[in-house]
Amino acid sequence: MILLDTIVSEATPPLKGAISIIRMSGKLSFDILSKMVDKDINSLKPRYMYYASIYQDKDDKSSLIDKSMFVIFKGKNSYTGEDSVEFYVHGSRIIVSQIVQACCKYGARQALGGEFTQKAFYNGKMDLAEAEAVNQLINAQTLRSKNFALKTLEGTSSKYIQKMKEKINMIEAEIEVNIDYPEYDDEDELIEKVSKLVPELINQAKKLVKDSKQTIYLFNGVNIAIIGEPNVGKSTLLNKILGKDKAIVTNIPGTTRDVVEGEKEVEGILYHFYDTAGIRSADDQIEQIGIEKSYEIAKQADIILVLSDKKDFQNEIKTLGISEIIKDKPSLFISTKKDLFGEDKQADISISKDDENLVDLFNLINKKLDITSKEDEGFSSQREIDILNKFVEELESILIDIKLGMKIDIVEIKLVEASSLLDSLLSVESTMEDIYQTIFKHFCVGK
Ligand SMILES: Nc1nc2c(ncn2[C@@H]2O[C@H](COP(=O)(O)OP(=O)(O)OP(=O)(O)O)[C@@H](O)[C@H]2O)c(=O)[nH]1
Ligand SMILES: [Mg+2]
Repeated sequence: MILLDTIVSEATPPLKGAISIIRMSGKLSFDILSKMVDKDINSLKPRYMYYASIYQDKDDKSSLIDKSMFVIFKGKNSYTGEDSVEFYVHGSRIIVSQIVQACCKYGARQALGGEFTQKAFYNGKMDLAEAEAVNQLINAQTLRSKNFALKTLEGTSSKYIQKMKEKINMIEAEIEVNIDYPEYDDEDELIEKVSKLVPELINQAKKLVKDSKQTIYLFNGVNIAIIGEPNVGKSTLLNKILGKDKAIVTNIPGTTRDVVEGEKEVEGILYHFYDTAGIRSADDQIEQIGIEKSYEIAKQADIILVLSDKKDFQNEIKTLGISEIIKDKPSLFISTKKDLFGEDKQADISISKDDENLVDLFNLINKKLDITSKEDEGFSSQREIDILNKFVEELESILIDIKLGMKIDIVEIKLVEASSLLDSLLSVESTMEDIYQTIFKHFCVGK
């Protein structure tokens, strides 16, 4: 992956359609275009739609590919920050591949997923948070997640981080002066300032982590495993949530043998439910495989709903053999068949198949996972959360150093490190390959 290369790829999905868009970016773009259309490229206006015959080789009129539109973008005024061309052709697979082939023949190469946005990042058109938001915007599945991605694209989270960074920089500058001019010895005063600022930053970063965890759910959805013994009403609950008979329900224990999935959107969050085979010691080989899957699903879920109609969840956890799984994972105890057996005060909630609605259940899930309906903020990838957590750790160690009476120059070193962590939320000093692996490879080709 070489950033100076001229790259080309289809930007629309690889399907037959009315129009397909092909995007090319890099310093050879206009040169390549000049070999494919019979126009004086230097006289073309940027961001202006032209109609033209597009050839594999404009000097060979029998090599006509399509009669269609194209636009040129110059340098900084393009998505990538470098000369670019977009072709709007008839949406035939053959036309698209001929255009891409012709561009490659004259010096471009096929773009990798996310490479256009990567160019935009390296050419200073956007920071990393914004680049990630582009991908999230494309992948958004609910209106709420789309709106959040748009907000990030405007740089809301980046501005927040920049403000935190400015505060650190200001205090760093004061410490520098103190180190350079020891005659103005105000070390105690500086330590006091740092002791005041650091907890403030820790709180801000922790809040950002909490908000960011919520936004991860906003983009990835929430994975919910429905677990329990046979016949407790797992499939009945799934069907009720989905409002349709997705899973088979009978009074025969062991009805569900495979995992049955269903999706429900509530207030802009997608909840993915996984109804599983009832857990018991089964002789039937197919049922056994199903039960193994139930454990796998429970391990992978964000939250586990443990269903039981026995009013003894402590015992139920043992019977199901899930104590290890639920030790470090959010879970809710749901007592079923309330109409037959009444409320269970030990459970988080008691339900019955005739309940009017499941608002209370969704509220409980949200509470357990810290999901709120307030305005979405923060970042939206695990990479960013990990960096913020490291930032908090670094700052907490500064507070310990101060308690131990460390000198201000030691504290400063750690402040610089903390500040560079904030940098890595917006831009990265690591290798191009690292960045590609962590961020851009998740993009689709053409973006
Ligand atoms: N009265 C009453 N019956 C219920 C309730 N929920 C489920 N049932 C009945 O209990 C039986 C089992 O329900 P399922 O939803 O199939 O139970 P399951 O947990 O999916 O069972 P397996 O797939 O065998 O693990 C069915 O006959 C349901 O109609 C309830 O709230 N009240
Ligand atoms: Mg079932």
